[in-house]
Amino acid sequence: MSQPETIPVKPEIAANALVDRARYDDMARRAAENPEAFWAEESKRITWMTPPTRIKNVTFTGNVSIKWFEDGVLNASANCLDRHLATRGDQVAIIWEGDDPGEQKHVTYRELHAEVCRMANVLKSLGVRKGDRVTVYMPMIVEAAVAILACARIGAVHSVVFGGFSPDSLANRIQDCDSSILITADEGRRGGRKVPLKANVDAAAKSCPMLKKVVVVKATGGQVDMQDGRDVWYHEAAATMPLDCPPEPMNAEDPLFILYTSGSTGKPKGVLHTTGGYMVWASFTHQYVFDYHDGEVYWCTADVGWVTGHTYIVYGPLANGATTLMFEGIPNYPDTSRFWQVVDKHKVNIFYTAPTAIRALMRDGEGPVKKTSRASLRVLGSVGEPINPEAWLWYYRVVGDQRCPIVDTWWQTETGGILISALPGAIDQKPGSATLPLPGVKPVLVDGDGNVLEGATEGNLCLADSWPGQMRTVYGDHERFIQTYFSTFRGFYFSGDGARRDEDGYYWITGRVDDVINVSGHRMGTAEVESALVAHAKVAEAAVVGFPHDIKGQGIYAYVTLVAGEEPTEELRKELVMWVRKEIGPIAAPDAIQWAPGLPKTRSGKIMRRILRKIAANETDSLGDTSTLADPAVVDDLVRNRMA
Ligand code: 6R9
Repeated sequence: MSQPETIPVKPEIAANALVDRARYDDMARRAAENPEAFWAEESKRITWMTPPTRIKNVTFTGNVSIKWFEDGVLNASANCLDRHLATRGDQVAIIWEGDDPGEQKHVTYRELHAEVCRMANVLKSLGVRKGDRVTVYMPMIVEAAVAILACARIGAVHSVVFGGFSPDSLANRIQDCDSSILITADEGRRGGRKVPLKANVDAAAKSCPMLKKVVVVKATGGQVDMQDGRDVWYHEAAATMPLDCPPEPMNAEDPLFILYTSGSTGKPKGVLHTTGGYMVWASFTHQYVFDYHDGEVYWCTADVGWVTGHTYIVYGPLANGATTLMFEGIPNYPDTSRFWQVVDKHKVNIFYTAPTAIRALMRDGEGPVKKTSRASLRVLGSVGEPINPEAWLWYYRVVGDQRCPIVDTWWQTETGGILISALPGAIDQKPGSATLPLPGVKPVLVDGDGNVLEGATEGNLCLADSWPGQMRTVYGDHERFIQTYFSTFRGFYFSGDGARRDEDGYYWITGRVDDVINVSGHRMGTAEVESALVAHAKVAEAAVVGFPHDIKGQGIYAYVTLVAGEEPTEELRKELVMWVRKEIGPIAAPDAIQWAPGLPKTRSGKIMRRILRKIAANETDSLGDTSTLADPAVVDDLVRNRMA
């Protein structure tokens, strides 16, 4: 298949788009010349109780301080709900599509407002106050969005933990932010199976003495144990609650949420976002990147447990008065036509998913796609990992019938929202490239010594200046924030990604340059998997690297050294995979475990991951310099016994 270099914006799309090339150029120029004026103007897309007069106050050096709109006062839930009631109270805010294709719900803005108020009042009645941390461990049901917005309404800081995480991972996150209240459901549903959320909470609670109250939403009606004094059924507590709850006035820099993400060390970081800048960024990017027009149906297939779900299922679309679709299920249940059936059923106009889903569906060929109409689709989006040109073109030709522009959106939990992406009516697309920065975003590529590289080049992807949606700190550990993001390259925010810039200024993200791997669009720290492995009684040492995987993008490859006297059996291999699943969650399960009698180490004892990555990728004829190894013979053994 020959690959077109560039797919130009179609004139009919540019003509109807919110932003065409001339407008993009103008916005980018104004944002660069006078950021204060540009963002003061854009801040008006949000309804403020007190509009901000101080726009930007940022320093990327020293103690690093990031403030936007710092004297403004607002409430995020009021921006997603109350301000729409007069104009679109009866418009559908959330379309919920169940795991079971027979189940769906339509919730209007008025209904969502009432439910959020009820949940907010339940939280208040349980003693939750402004600034308290509330952990949310929910399946993809409407109440997940309600819980998020209810926290925002009363000024509580939500910390959503992905429902696929284990009790241990959940417990670590509850402990880190000292959360005394948690909202969950009896069970979740995914692909016809049940996920025992409440039972996981019970297990996590054993090591969380700070956890005083657990609010349980009845989702499946499955059997759960309720602990007297601690556990509360949501429907019982809500029954007597008023349907009105005034939104708490929040300073722009008051925390809105914490979301834990993997870094290159073992312990996940609590990424902290504040209220004003995040809301402006969520609204701005959702509107322009997806070219969202009033009345359209928009579907982001992420889980609310990830940042994509926060910004592009809940806050962005609801701030913009959109109809947002929430899907409880998975792409291949009941069959691999499901996504497209849902698109037809709810007449979805904008569809946003991850490359891993596209690659998995590609395996089944065009049939399951082509038997659906997809005529409602107008814009397609991609997020989470680099999309390979082959998958891009399949998405474009087969799913979008060469009619729909694709926006490949590069961003991170830390960035709050999209930073680099095409705009449907403005930017010519190149399959596999995230294309150009949004107005106000200043990417730079730097070499290993921090020198800024100009022109067509490749380097470490940094941001030279702040944008309103940027994270403000690591919860409870500002030093770690500075260390992780601002110490590698002075004066810049370092993303941890590498990128290439071509002669047209287009960015091509090449992937992580640190010890973070990207499995099916989910970030996993190799150190986290390693510490889970060594926690097993039979494991002496473990080293984990990523390797190229057809569907997942990257797979997890673990080298394991057993305790002396332990037999490396097939059974033990399976046991270790199950062990990691249980310790962290299914997304962390190794795809391959290789027994390693020894690991390649330098004389100072540092594991040489470069070599382990090469062996895992089966690039054993380019291992590079092994002369600094303490014992070069271990490499020969690892190469000989490489997993097929
Ligand atoms: C939104 C999200 C962030 C990491 C990021 C990068 C990778 C995300 C990408 C992409 C290439 C894209 N990533 N989008 N790489 N092209 N369009 O995924 O947040 O879970 O924090 O992951 O994902 O490596 O650094 P998060």
